[in-house]
Amino acid sequence: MTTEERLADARERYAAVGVDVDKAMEAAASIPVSMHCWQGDDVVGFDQKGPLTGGIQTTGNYPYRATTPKELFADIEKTLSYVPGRHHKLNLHASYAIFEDGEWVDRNKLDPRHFKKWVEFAQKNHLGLDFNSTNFSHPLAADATLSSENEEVRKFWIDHNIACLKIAEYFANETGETCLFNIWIPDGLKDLPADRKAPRARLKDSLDQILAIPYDKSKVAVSVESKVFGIGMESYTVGSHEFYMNYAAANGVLCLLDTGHFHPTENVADKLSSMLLFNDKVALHVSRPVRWDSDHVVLFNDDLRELAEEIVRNGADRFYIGMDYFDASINRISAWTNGMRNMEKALLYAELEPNEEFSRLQNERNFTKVMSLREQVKTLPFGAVWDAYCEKHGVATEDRWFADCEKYEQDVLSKRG
Ligand code: RNT
Ligand code: ZN
Repeated sequence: MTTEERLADARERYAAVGVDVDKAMEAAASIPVSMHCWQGDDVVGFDQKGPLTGGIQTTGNYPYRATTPKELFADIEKTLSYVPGRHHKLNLHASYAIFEDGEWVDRNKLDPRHFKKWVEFAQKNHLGLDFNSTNFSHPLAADATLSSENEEVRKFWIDHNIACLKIAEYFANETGETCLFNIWIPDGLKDLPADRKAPRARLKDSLDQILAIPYDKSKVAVSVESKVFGIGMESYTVGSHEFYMNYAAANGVLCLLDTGHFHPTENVADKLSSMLLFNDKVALHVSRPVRWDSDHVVLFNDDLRELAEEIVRNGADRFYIGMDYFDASINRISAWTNGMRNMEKALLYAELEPNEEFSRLQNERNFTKVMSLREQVKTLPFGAVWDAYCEKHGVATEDRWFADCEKYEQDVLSKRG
């Protein structure tokens, strides 16, 4: 059977439960997903040679990591060639500044010109841009950053974030699209704190100083990312969820929920509707925690499907969806691709559910039928729609992309020094 014949059959079967397959494909395609640049090089960046620090870790020794802008550009283009959807964004970190002609500046002195190459790359590939300050992997981040008791250190990181906010505005101007500027800091303590309040008060003051600079709020959306703990900082995280949720609400910025940053039995999908009743939008880092915030490649699993259901049911235009995973133990292009395609799959899957019927039945308290219908939907020919969706967007179907990815490893990656 051709993809078109399989799709025709799927159309009928989905129509039987009241779902319009073409509408669903159209709706899924219109949801932008921001692809993180840091899966391609194990979160190393171009502005320093030191290790990844800050309570996060990339594990694995798979060869062929991208080590230059040229290699990373090539790998991003290859990955995006496997990702369906109409329009996507690229999520950058400040540590990916591209210095030319022997220039180097520290992070408090970063300037839009250090990201000109990225803007050109984004324009060439029709991508929007999002941005993150890099408050880790730096000698001055050894103890603490925006919550530091050392005023010189704290000033350095305030200046870094101000510099980044200006770069985010530059991205928005150049791409003509809103730029999400996200702030995450690793600050915390390994063992029981004597004073939980003072570091948080300093973080609050630092954020106030950063956000006091004039910037165009219609072009840059600022978000703050909380976390439950980091490696070596198991007892106390300055930027906890309560801290940022309150900070965001009081200051008109967005909360960013990373799906790996909560206790393992918490359901991040459940949090979204509550957040949206009090905020315009919610920002997301989609990740896959395995026992801890391990940033495994995002799979098409129950957690992801539930997250996508909440996104679709609450209105996808109220979310900034960004990906955040990094696996160095497998081919990085395949890691990147699987995570991105799975996000797309989950969104399409959620659009293909009889969501209105589900809520109607819930309102009638007809839980017998909700359960049965939900289970019935699981056996509908989703794969046929997914393949058609991929073909429609000119990307390889599920059975094809991996062979091409292997070929890229052979032809391009394995030639890297
Ligand atoms: C760390 C946060 C943060 C980083 C990236 C690299 O726990 O999730 O978002 O993963 O910014
Ligand atoms: Zn994150």
